[in-house]
Amino acid sequence: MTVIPFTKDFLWGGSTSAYQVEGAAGGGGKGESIWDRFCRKPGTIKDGTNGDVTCNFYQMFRDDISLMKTLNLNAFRFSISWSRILPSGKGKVNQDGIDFYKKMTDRLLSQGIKPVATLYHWDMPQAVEDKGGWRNRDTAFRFSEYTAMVSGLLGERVNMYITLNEPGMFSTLGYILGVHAPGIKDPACFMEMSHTINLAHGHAVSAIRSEASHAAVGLAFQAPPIYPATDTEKDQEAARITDCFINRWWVEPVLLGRYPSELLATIAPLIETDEKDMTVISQPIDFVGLNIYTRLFARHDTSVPKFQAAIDPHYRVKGSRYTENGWEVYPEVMCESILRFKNQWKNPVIYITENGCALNDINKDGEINDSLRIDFYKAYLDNLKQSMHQGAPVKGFFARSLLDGFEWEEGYQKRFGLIHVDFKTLKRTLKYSAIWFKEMIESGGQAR
Ligand code: IFM
Repeated sequence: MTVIPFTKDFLWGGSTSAYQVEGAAGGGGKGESIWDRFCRKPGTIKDGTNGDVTCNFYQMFRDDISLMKTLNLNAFRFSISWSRILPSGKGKVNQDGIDFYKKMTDRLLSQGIKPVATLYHWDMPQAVEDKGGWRNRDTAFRFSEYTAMVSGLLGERVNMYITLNEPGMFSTLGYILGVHAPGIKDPACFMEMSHTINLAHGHAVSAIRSEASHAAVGLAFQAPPIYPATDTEKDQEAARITDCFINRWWVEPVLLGRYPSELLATIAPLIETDEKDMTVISQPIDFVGLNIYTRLFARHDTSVPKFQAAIDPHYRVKGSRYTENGWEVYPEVMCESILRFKNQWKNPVIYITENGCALNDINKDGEINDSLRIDFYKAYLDNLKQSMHQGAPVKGFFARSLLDGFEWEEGYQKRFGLIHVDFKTLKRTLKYSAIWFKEMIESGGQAR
């Protein structure tokens, strides 16, 4: 019989982010964020919606925390909205904003649920973007000021912080491809922008160390394995090079203190890598968060300047199942990604900060039988266990998402939640997967 490796202090959580679930977009003194602005541009969001109301977690958090308790969760990952704390990106704190996070985290603690706070989950104040956003080095310092303020004010309530969520994703989607806020298509900015983002992480770590020294600090990556679309040498090279800029470019400065030399050789004139910056960026962190969904396939592509390589978003593996947003169900990615961190990137303590799938959930008279989601979690958790059997120090697992919510450019069409939300009435209903998840936790990770 396989020994179950989950200890009593293993974190079983649900994961969300501010713009996706809070709502109250203009309430409580919140300033405009880049997502508030982006959603208003015609054609940006597939169903023409926005996060103005979404789940209204801002007002319904007490009920939602009761549901977390029902599900046996001992942790909750949320993000703090920078523009709720500093409506114009700097200056005096918005008291209503910080009070909301104080009340919410107090409630979590009273229910024995550990608050895990992400400081940047993609909703930058528009005022900071107006000054250049991540393309302006100064933003790294604005971000660390905000971090110092929040971690100081929340004090003992929060003892686990994630600086940035998926830096490689929000930068590429928002500033290179323009499909996320702020909707910019400027490939030339990639290197300097990414350096500013890494610097923001580093300075935020220092800020938390000085304002909330009790707290553990890490950041969350989505670092999907990248396979060649065919076994030709050119596609293999394409997989290697896309892995460099999607994964290694982000992970290695933080964990190894350097950018991958293969890419630097191609783009060196574009970036100055200051020794002092690297010391800040690569200072020790306490854990790495991994957001794990699927793998990707790359092809040689002559239309891409310099790199001649790209991810093929239409690649389909014969016989594989795909989720509603077109991601391959590939549970092995869980073990594979975790072991890559163990073997190549200094074996950090790992929390799975996101894992889950978008499905076409059908609400039939208040019953949501999402058995495919249960199968998904079983298979991914089996792989998680395998990685732990091989010695990976995994300390927690957060289902994404706790609630159905606003799924960025997809609007409300892609449901990821354990808890169904009716976006007309805001009624919450536990899906079958939520009940399964509760029982799985109850049995220490054993439920089949
Ligand atoms: O919902 C997002 C989340 O905000 C960031 N990681 C990927 C998820 C699924 O797309």
